[in-house]
Amino acid sequence: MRILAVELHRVAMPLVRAFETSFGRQTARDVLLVRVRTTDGDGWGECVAMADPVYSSEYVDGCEAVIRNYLAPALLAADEVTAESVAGLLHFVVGNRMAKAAVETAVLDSQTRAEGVSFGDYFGADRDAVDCGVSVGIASNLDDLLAEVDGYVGEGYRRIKLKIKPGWDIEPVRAVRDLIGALPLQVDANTAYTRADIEHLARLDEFGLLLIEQPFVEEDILTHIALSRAIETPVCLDESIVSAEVALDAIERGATSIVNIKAGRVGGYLEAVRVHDVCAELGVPVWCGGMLETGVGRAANVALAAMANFTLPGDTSGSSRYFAEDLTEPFELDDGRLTVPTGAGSGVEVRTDLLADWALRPPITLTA
Ligand code: NPQ
Ligand code: MG
Repeated sequence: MRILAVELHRVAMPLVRAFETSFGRQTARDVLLVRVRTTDGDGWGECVAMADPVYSSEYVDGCEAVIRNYLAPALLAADEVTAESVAGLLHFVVGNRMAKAAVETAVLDSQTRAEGVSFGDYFGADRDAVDCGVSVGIASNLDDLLAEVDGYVGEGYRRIKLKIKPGWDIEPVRAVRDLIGALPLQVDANTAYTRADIEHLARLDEFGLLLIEQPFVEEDILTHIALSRAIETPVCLDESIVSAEVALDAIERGATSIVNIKAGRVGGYLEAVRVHDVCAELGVPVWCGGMLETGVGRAANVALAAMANFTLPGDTSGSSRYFAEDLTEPFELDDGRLTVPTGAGSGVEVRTDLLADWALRPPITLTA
């Protein structure tokens, strides 16, 4: 195909409840969506970067600038583009994986729609529905936390993940474990701890957690190795895993025994499939992370999470966990699972009326 135009859409989506993590409190999702118009038809991709550079160094205004000034011009100048050739065409730009992922996903959506192939089939999904977990933010007190968790249990979620930070860890985990009994439970620190906290974190062993996610800063593989040796609970990297090579390195060094896969963080769904494959070969289970995606990104995540080695429930929650109304047809839990879309491409349609209503500014159209 040839890329005829790249459109950049910005939408502000209010969250149904504030989401607090160790890096801050979010009340709205400021989303960048990319539409490619090609000789084979249109495709959509969602950029997972946040409004501020607090989870990753990438953030939404930066992604927009990188796409506008570098990524889109490179694709618009190419005679022939396929989803499989995007990474090579964009290789001259260092890093900026979330920006690259959004563009590559839009091309993949266009290509697979034209071929009549679903994302699930393209990725090699081996099931038609995926087990869902939910990520629960830091609350202002234990009563509020338990009420929120109780609501999600009632909705059928198959795994609870608690956000933790120093001062909000042992007691919330104990209270939630007492509430939910044997339901799978895990925690995510988003890099909030240091080497001095290893003994403290080992106290989490008594709660039978599935895993502890990213306690230390993303560059610090060594301290994750030290923690893995000091606790029974499996250590799982999120922020640190930016490619299949890094995943292989972290696994072989004993820093992580389970891997969180987020396509945006690793530069796209093609690389996410490679991370899955590397982990599968080494016998390391994976699960699908989440970045408060709209239906556009959620559809692709659910298809990815249907691959064989995604053996733990993902942060693939229903649309209503985050949004009163989604940008696509909503994803709704059925017995704690989401159904993998079967239509061509991502299998969902963007509600362009809502996109226009909620737009932060008119779309930007880039052409050759
Ligand atoms: C994680 N996600 O696993 C991330 C962190 C995260 C579902 O816990 C706006 C956009 C707010 C992206 C808050 C979950 C966010 C965000 C948290 C990502 O580490
Ligand atoms: Mg995480």
